[in-house]
This record gives sequence, C-alpha cells and structure tokens, in this order.
Amino acid sequence: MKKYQRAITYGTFDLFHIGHLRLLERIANIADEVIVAVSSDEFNRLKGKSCAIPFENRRDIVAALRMVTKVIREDSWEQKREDILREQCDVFIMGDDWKGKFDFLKDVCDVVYLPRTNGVSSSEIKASLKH
Ligand code: C2G
Repeated sequence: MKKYQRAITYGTFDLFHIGHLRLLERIANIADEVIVAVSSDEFNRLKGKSCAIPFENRRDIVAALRMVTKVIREDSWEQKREDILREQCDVFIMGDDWKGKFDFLKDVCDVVYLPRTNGVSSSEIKASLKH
C-alpha cells in the first residue's frame, strides 16, 4: 500500500521527454493509481503555449505509460476541483515549478509538489531543433 490511493496531475506533455517521465514515475512511487489530465490544444492556446504535437497524440503517449491508470482531458483552469471529486483522488501532484499555485485545493485532497527534472523542457527541445 503506497501513501496515496489515487493521484491526479495535469500537463501539456508536448514532445514527451525525460522530465515528464520522471515526474510520472515519482507520482507512481507514492500513489497506487495515477490519473493524468492532458491539456487540450485549445486550452494550451489559452495558456499561451503552442504545441508541436496535437492533443490526441499527446494523450495516447501518456495513456500508453505503464504507470498511468487513466487520462482525462484538461480544457480549463477551473476543472481541477471537480475532477478531484469525480475521480475520488486523495492527492493532487505537480512539479515544483508550480509550488504553491494549487494550494487552494487542500480542502479536497493533499497537494504535493515534486522536484522538477532540471535541464530539459519542451521549449528547449523546440529551440534546439530550430538550430
Ligand atoms: N516537469 C518536470 N520536469 C521538467 C518539465 C516538466 O517535472 N523538466 C513537470 C511539470 O512540473 C508538470 C509536468 O511535468 O508537473 C507537465 O509539465 P508541462 O507539460 O510543461 O505542463 P504545464 O505547462 O506545466 O501544464 O493546469 C496545469 C497545467 O496544465 C500544467
């Protein structure tokens, strides 16, 4: 039995890389089940992020990972509380670049920020591909 039964996390997961994988592994180390909300292309435009890989492909790559129990779609900033309650999650986890930003969810579940993997990001990969 791990510390948590059912974790949820959110992200774009564009150009899936080792930083994304390490975070999902860290989540799977402390939670029996891992639900991942993948940002839709429309929501990414709201976030001011341009995606190299379309939502369907980003979703399928994340869904194929053995530590991922289920993938849902992220369409808004406001859906987290409802997702946590519907999916009966006991923890909300993000990388620590988001530290403190989601503490408002502490009334419905634990909120945990795990270390990011330094030196890799989708934007750095895109920049290196340009040159
Ligand atoms: N991450 C990481 N290490 C990296 C890059 C990302 O641990 N080198 C983590 C981030 O902290 C985040 C997750 O991987 O928890 C997904 O990162 P992104 O795909 O960049 O997602 P983001 O734009 O942070 O979207 O509502 C929340 C948003 O959807 C989060």
